[in-house]
Amino acid sequence: MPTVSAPGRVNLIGEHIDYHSLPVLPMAIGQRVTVHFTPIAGPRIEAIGAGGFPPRTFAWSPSIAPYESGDWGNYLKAAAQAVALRWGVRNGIAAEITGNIPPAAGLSSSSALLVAFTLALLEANSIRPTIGELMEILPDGEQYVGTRGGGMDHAISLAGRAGHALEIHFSPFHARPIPIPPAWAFLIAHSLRTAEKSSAVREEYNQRRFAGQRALHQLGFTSYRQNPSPELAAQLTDPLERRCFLHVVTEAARVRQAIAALESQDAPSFARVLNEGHRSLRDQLQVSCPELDRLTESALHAGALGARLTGAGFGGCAIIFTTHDALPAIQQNLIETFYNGDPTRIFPAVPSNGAMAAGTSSPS
Ligand code: NG1
Repeated sequence: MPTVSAPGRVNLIGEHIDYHSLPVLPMAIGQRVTVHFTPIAGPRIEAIGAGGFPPRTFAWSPSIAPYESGDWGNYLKAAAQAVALRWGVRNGIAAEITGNIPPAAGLSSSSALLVAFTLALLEANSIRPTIGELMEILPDGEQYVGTRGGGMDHAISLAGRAGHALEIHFSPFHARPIPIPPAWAFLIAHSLRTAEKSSAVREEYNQRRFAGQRALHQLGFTSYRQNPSPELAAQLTDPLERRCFLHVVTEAARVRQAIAALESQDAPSFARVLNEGHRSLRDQLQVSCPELDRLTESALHAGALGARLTGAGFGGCAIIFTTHDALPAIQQNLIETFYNGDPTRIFPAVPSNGAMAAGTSSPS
């Protein structure tokens, strides 16, 4: 049976700025969504999900009405809708979906599902687009589900490279792999608070995006790529707009600093940037929560070099920066002090290939 798979991701730095078309620095992780499929002769889509997700079947038409908000089948419909807008309605698939990305953890399990299902639909119809072409349809596909997000998750899920982080630029899409220094290591740790994409959280997320956009326009800029200075924040009277603006412009600078630190293998500088990133997400953008703050503090206390929330926030996971030598002791310390002995919520982040990285794009 043909198979495609797409990984989740962890973002090293560059949070809540992809939707302002600013560069970000994520890596793909070893955990993936896999779609096993057989083509169907006709515009019909059938999917069985592993892990208790109920089966979903629908007709593939140019304009597909969504399921109820929160239904996992909406990601299948988002894929079908995105493909239809660009390539028209084609033959559907009967699919079985498996995966091991922790859901609602800020690790992009839903974007990996969207990416993998889109690739399965395309492969079933012998359509083989470039990553650039896919990047023109996938972020919009996500908006079918209600998030006005950016393109980071799809880009890294498609283009990730084993052993590397990716410096990703948008509009136009461009990705530059940067090797992770051999001694550096990362842990992904769950805050124990679910980052459900409920409508309330979606609204919070979208609110940050629009406040950042309004701030930019009030200051007379059309794009954050014009590099407005952080000092201009003083001219903004609305507190939310001021804080969002400050986060965006300082986070853009942190991405540049992190890339320089990564390339010169300067672990202390890289760690400092990560820690500053967390403080900005906590104090300026205000997308952290007490659980994530306590987790990042516990990680530093346990000897980590750096720790920050990763992904959209409001719960979910933190990324912890350490060395391979120190990793086992930090992991064990957190299992005991933060997880009450439960070893399942913290694991190493292994930089992995994306769905279309060389050698992984064709169905097996
Ligand atoms: P997660 O953590 O998957 O909800 C979201 C957005 C990203 C990005 C991050 C914050 C989607 C699909 N994902 O990620 O584009 O904006 O938040 O950096 O909207």
